[in-house]
Amino acid sequence: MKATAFAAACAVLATCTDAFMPAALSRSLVSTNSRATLSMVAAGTPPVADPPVHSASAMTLSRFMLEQSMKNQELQELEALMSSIQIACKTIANLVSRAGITDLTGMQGGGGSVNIQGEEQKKLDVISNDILKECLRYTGKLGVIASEEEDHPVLVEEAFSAKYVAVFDPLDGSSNIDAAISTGTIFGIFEEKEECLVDDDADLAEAQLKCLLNTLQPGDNLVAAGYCMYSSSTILVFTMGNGVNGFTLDPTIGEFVLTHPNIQVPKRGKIYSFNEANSPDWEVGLQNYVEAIKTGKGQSGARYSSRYIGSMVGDVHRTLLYGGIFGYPGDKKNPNGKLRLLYEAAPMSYIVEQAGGKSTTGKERIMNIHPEKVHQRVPTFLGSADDVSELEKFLA
Ligand code: FDP
Repeated sequence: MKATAFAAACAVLATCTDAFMPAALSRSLVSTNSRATLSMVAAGTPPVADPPVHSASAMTLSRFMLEQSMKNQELQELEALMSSIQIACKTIANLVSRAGITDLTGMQGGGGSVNIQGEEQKKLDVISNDILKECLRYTGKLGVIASEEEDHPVLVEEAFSAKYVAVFDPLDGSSNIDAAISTGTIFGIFEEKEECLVDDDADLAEAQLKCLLNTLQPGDNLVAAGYCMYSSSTILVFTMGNGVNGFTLDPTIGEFVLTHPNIQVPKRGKIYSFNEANSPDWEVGLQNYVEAIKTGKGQSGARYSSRYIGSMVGDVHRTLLYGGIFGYPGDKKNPNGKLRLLYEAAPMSYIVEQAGGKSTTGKERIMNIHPEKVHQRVPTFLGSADDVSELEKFLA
């Protein structure tokens, strides 16, 4: 069958099944039939039936969290937080996927709305921030929330003395949103420091101040971190300090299911991911490093490929799975680069290290850095251990 005729046949089949069956069921039938037909066309033999997909037996995120917290009581309280985060991710994923239809692309208020860092806010930046705040607020587990879109950390009034602090970038890579390119939510969870637990009769102003300072902890204090990527599928990847697992949202059952257990970043890759347009302003060591790996003169002898989405979550996700190096270096104009330590670089570094990779500013391990400001930026390089170690030698 010619490709066009085949496509037309598939379209008819899709229309018929859509007309008579629930959407989810027809989708799975169409894809199964199409794959079977494809294999028949390719081999000239009768199609081999695909194994049935039993979503009911899949390891859902909720089941995973339940099993983890049964094994380790300390994770019990994180279960409620992860449950809220997965609801926020599903809600944001839904909005992102329909943004072009529901008029959610474009700038907040038609333009001119900027966050404290001087960046123009998109409509979905603001909405995603509200969704996360609302979802996290009612867990009763959080005392303080810090977000890219908030000028200062926010106290969660419903749970003033709760156990955790959440930091997040509600919609990272949002400059890509109007072109329907990958975006993501990044989050990190710290435990509140002892001195932030406030008595009922405590002086609130002072207590608040202490609580707010709780967001300022080094990455090494993170108890959980993850990201949710809104792309051709919605993927939630996270760590609680015992490895990294990835879950894909199955839209037919509305659940995240475990698709990437125990992610390990390859020891070495063949991809570099930087905004190379900034290279004239980079330090010479970095220029030499990139020149070496792209011409096959680096340690591995391989000629590297360049991939750069310009959306940290997408670029880090690819680096985790395929290996290589991702970075946003400092340069002459912006000595600390662009990425924020607290809710971008540190959570991603935690994930990468948990997956066996490395993360550095080029001079020191990102996880060691004690933040001095909520929106502090930091030069960031992360990925395959051998690639990051090679870069460090060029920057030494
Ligand atoms: P965005 O501004 O679209 O939110 O830190 C934010 C970020 O995207 C990262 O996701 C991305 O890696 C980086 O900025 C891209 O910056 P450049 O456009 O300067 O390459």
